[in-house]
Amino acid sequence: MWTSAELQRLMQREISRYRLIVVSNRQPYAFRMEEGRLLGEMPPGGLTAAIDPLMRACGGTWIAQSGGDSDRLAMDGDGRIAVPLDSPAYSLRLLNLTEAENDGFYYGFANEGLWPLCHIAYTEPVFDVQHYEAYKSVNRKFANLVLDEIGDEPAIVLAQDYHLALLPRYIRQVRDDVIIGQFWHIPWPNPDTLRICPWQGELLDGMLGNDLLGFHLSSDCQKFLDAVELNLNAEVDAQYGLVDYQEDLTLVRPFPISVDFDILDAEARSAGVLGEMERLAGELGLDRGRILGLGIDRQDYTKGIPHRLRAVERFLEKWPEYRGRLVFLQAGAASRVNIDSYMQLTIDIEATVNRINERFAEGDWQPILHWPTSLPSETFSALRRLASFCAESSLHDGMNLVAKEYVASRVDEDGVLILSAFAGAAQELSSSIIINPYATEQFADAIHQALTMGDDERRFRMRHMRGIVQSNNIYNWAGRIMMNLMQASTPDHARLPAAGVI
Ligand code: GDG
Repeated sequence: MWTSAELQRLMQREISRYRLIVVSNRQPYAFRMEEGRLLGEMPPGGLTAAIDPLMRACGGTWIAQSGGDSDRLAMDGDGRIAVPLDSPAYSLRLLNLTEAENDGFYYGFANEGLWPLCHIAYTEPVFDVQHYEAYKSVNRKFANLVLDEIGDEPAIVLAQDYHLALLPRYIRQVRDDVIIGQFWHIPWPNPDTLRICPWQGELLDGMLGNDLLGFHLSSDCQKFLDAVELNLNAEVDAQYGLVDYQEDLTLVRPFPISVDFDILDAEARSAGVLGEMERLAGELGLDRGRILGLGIDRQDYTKGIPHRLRAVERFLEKWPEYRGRLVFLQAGAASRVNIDSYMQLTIDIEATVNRINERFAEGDWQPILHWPTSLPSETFSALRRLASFCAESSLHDGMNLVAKEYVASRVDEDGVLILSAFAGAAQELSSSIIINPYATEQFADAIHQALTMGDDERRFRMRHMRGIVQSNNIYNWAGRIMMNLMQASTPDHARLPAAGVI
C-alpha cells in the first residue's frame, strides 16, 4: 500500500540529487485576504487535487500561471510563495500572462481547440492560427521559466496536461540531460479525430520531447502510439509502449490517477464534517425522510449534467412514489465562462432544472437543487456522506476524481455510485452501476436500482470499491510515475522490464 511516507522515502532514495519541478497552467492555490489574514484555497479541478499531495510529500518548485493581483500579497522578495501557507512544504513560482496571451493560449487553443478535440462530446473544436501562435509563445515562456529555475542543476520536470504539449520539446532543445515527464489528464483522440487539428504533427513532436508520457488508460496510450506511427517518421514498439524518434526514446504508459484516500477518509470522520452533515440533513429535509442524490462537477459540457437531470426527470415519471422524497443536488462551480459553449451549458442546465422543478414541485419540495458555486471541502465531504447515490455521467472523461472521492468518503461503506461507462474511472470501479449517459431510460432504471438495492449488496459493492481506491491511491500513481521516469532516463531502458505497468 503506497502512503505519503512511502513516496517520500522513494523520492529520497531515487531522486534527492535532482531538483523536482512541476509545471502546469493552473496554480494549486488561489490567495485572498480575509479579515487581515492571508488565505490560500485550492481551486476546483482534478489536476491540483492530485498533484498537491505529491508536492507536499516531495518538496520542489511548482511553476504555474499567476491567478492575478492577489498573488502579490503572498509572494516573497524573490517572487516565490511557500505553500501550503500554514505548513510550507514546497515553493510556487508564478508566470504573469497578459489577457491577450491567456485568451489565445488558455481559452483559445487549449480549451476551444484541444479540449473538444480530445473529448467525444460532439462540440466542434475551434482551431485559430492566432490562438495557436499564443499557445506556442506561452509554452515557450513556461519552458524558459523552468530553465531559469533549474539553472545547470540536474533536474526532473513533470509537466501537466494539454496546456503544455509543446513545452517538453522546448526544454529538450536547450537541455538534453533533464529528465522530462508529462501527464495528460484528459483522453487522447483517435488518429482520425486528431487529423482535425492543423498542427497535429507539431503537437506529437512536442510531446515526444518527454522521456515519459503518461495517460490514464492503456487505450489512450495506444491511440497516441497509432497517431505517432501515422504522422511521424518514428519507430513505435506498441507492445512495450516505446517510441524511438529523432534518436530519442519516449516511454508511453498508463497511470490511472486517484485521490488521497486516507485524507478523504479521515475528513469524512471528522467532527467538522459530522456537524456539517447534521446541518445539511436539516436543510435538505433528510431528517424528515427525504433521500439525497448527488452530482458534483466543475460545470463542463463533457460531464453530462443535462443528461443526468433528464434521467432524474424520467425516474420521477416512472416511479411517482419518489415524488416529494428524492432531492437531487447538482453542485459545483461554473468554469471557463467566457467560452460560448460553456455559457450555453449554464443556460441549458438552468432551463432544465427549472422545467423539471416546475413540472414536479409539491409544497416545499423541489426535486432538483442546483448549487453552482464552489463549496468548502467539509461541505462536499458531508454531502458525499449523506447521498444515497452519487451520479457521475460524463460523456467522456479522462478519469473522474469525483467518483473516487465519493467512494473514499463513504466510511460507513454505504451509498451507491452510478458511473458513466465513458469515464476512465469505470475501468477500476466496476462495482458501481455502470450507465450510458445518453440512454435516459437505462439511466433512470439505474437510479431506481440504486435506491432499492439491498443493504448487503450495497455494502459489498462499496467495500470492494473502497479497497480499490485505497490501494490505487494518489501515492501509488505518483510512485509509479516516478519509478517509470527513472527507468525512462536510463540510457538502455528499452531492455529493462516495465516498472509498475498495469
Ligand atoms: C481533469 C480531467 C481527470 C468540482 N467542483 C468543485 C470542486 N470540484 C473538484 C472535485 C474533484 C475535481 O474538482 C474535479 O475532478 P475531475 O476528475 O472530476 O474533473 P476535471 O476537473 O475535468 O479534471 C479528469 C482529472 O483531470 C485528474 O486527472 O480525472 O478526467 O478532465 O476533486 O471534487 N472543488 C471545489 N469547488 C467546486 O465547485 N472546491
